[in-house]
Amino acid sequence: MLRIITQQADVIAELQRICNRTNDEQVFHKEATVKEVLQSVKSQGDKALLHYTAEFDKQKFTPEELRVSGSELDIAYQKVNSDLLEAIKLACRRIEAFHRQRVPKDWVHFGSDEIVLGKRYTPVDSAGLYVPGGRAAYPSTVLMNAIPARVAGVERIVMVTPPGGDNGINPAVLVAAQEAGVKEIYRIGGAQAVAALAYGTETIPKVDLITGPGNIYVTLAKKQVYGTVGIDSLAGPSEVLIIADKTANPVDVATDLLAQAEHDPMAAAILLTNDTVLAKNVQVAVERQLVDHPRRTLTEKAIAHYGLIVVVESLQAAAEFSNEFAPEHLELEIEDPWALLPQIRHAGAIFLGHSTPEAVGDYLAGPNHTLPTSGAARYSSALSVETFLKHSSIIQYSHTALEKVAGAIDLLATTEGLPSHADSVKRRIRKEERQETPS
Ligand code: HSO
Ligand code: ZN
Repeated sequence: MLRIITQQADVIAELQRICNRTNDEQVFHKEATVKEVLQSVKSQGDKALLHYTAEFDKQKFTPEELRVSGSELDIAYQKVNSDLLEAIKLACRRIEAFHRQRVPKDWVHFGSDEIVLGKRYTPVDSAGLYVPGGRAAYPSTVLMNAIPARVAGVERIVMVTPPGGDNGINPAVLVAAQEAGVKEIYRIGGAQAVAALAYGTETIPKVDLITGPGNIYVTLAKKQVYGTVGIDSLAGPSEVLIIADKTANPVDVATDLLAQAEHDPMAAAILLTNDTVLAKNVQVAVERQLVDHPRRTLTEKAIAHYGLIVVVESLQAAAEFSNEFAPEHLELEIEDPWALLPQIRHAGAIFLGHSTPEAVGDYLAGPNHTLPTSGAARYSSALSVETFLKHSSIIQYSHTALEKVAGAIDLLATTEGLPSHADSVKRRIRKEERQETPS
């Protein structure tokens, strides 16, 4: 049963408990396992990769079989019906259109002071996209990772995903990859796949950046290879926080809470409302919808442990609690969502009004569905084209411009005890020294 709390004094502690739900001691032991897997793949390449694929995924392959072939892609297209293909294409178009909106542009400023400053954006050469298997093999996640990489101009986009029971990969995932422009796909998963992407093996050349969600082993592996390669973020279980007033439909709100809970037994689904009647009605609607929910067991677990309804004194108070939690997804199911928006400071994605369920954003609104979780919205943002770009600073000084700052640099360099720093400027502005021939 989805709990209702009305005691304001308890709210922060409850929100913190839910926010920190992945910090269990088991992580410590998993970290050690992950370290071992990473080391083995780093030192033994394909041999270790195939060993762990046999051990963890129960699949035996030769190195040549790791890469998904063109004929497998053709078969995947035959398995995906035309309506689903159209839906994937529609999502592709909308996601691409959104991500093309604000691609950062190079800029250079030629100042009247003979100083040129700017920034130049370049994509990473290669990116590896991790796509989970099993329960979480989502074609939408393929699109959300691969399209921004393509828009950024990444030359080599690789996808890895664990093989399923018949050695196969979900056909919709393969079709989504193809539609999004992924040319290189390997049937590997877990920490061993992250290791292969980070260090490279005989069969799989290394990449520069790894993105995409995964289970705890994948997340810990990404954390450990950071530095060897870049990573997007550390994805935790999904979460939604809904702020609703009396104008919200309790059945819709209940469905939206369950839409999050059905992802994962550790997903979080929180409702903050200033209306006691709505709180009760949502609680009842959740129970009813759970009765014949096809994913009842896991969804119920999430609701029981990390589901919560809080009756708040005002929408202002709801916004403050929401900022404390910094949710991945925030729905404003209220009469005037634009009026509350300025109070919202930390949220991965904000869905406004009664006709914008989170699922719209999960699939095809356009903005990315890879969002900061577990409070990370406090300091980070959605996956984007920028994730795949770096920028180089551009700096040019004329001789005159350098002369003007020479004294300041001399002082700073001397203070830092770095004489060659000081000399590198002074030599250039002293004409006579510039004539000197090197001895
Ligand atoms: N809500 C998930 C994304 C997703 N939903 C994929 C359905 N498919 C995390 O943002
Ligand atoms: Zn979702």
